[in-house]
Amino acid sequence: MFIDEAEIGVKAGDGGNGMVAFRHEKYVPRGGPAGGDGGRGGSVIFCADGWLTTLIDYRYKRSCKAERGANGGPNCMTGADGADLMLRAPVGTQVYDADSGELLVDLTVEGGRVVVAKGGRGGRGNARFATPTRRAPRYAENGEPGEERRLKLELKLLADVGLIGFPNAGKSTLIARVSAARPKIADYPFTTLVPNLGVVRVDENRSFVVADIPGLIEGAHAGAGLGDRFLRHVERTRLLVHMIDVSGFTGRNPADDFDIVNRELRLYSPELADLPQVVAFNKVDIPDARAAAERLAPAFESRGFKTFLISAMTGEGVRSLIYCLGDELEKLDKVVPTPAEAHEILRITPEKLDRRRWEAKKVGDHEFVVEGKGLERAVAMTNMDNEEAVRRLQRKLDRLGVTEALKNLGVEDGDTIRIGAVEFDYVAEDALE
Ligand SMILES: Nc1nc2c(ncn2[C@@H]2O[C@H](COP(=O)(O)OP(=O)(O)OP(=O)(O)O)[C@@H](O)[C@H]2O)c(=O)[nH]1
Ligand SMILES: [Mg+2]
Repeated sequence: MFIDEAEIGVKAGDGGNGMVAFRHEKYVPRGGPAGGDGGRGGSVIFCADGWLTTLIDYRYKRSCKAERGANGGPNCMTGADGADLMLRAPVGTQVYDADSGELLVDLTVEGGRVVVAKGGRGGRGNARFATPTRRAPRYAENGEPGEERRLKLELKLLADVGLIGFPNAGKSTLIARVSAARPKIADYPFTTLVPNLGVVRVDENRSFVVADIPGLIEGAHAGAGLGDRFLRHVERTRLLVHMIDVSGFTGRNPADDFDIVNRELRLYSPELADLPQVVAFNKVDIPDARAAAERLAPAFESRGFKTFLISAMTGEGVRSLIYCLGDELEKLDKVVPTPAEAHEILRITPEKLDRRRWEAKKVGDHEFVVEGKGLERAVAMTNMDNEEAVRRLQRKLDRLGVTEALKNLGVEDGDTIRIGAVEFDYVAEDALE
């Protein structure tokens, strides 16, 4: 099955928690703090794999999680890092943020890798919080939560040349003749249901990739036939071969076929319609077809199109078409980045985290929410079972002015305050006395 769209959730591993521990050694009366740090959580990484041709794996695997980091141990032992999760996708896969619609990365080169969700860092153990004045801290940090996001994957095959034309024009017959691709060929429209790629050898030093896609008919942009949804697979080609069936068996005027397909192309994408086209009149092994092609060619030539009379079936004229394509491609710029650019691991930050920004809101009777990435992270990294850690968070909230802001909003003793996933009861200062 050919799948070229998928939506998945990815979650990087949380960092491991830091530990609270003290040294127990013979002859050392009161050991110092020795709780180790948590390990780093694993990241979720996408890798472009040339062996894959579809996104089918992601039809069934909807949620992908990397491993969390291990907790810190005694004797300042750092927890093990969580393993990264490497996800493979076909070359040509574009990864979008499903929520914002932003294109995150285009996996155009085999082996290209990108981190789409970064693992959280490990929480610091209590050994890290020791200072000359605070020799025995009894708190440690929890691990940082791993990044989490929804992704939309879209495969757009990468080829140099796209084959377009009406169903039954002979596109699959041509790709089968010039490459090792073996698509289904049959005497009825819409034989090809999914795109095929083939590598064409021009000569010893030159080769290019051709994409054969399902045929287009009038109204394809509105969903007629197989619609225009496969056109995305020729969007990134540099050159189109427009195949026209001149056998006369179609009952249509070949020149009209050409215009109809071009109209559909333009309705789908003006950029695609503006790609250079080479015209191939196919099936000239049929005598009437050859005559028709010879009649039509001058008009096309005078509109600036290079034309070829070919028989994809017998191979006549195919060589010169291939040479022409090789030459034309040499004149056109390569749009795909070089492997060197694509191989370094790219790191994508979900959003520019402005960690300092926060906002306190009253959301109901006796209910308040404080929002802000940095604060939410600080709360997630606080071990709520540890009194000292909670006191430390409290001081942080005071220092940042959160407490003050809540008071201004009219917070009262016993009210509920939510920060990220955690709920607190507000305790008024006078209630403490
Ligand atoms: N006589 C003759 N028949 C051909 C030639 N090329 C293709 N055909 C026949 O035309 C029919 C359609 O060929 P395909 O290659 O399947 O056409 P297609 O453009 O891929 O069609 P779709 O996949 O349906 O869009 C088949 O029966 C082929 O054998 C040719 O050069 N000469
Ligand atoms: Mg076909």
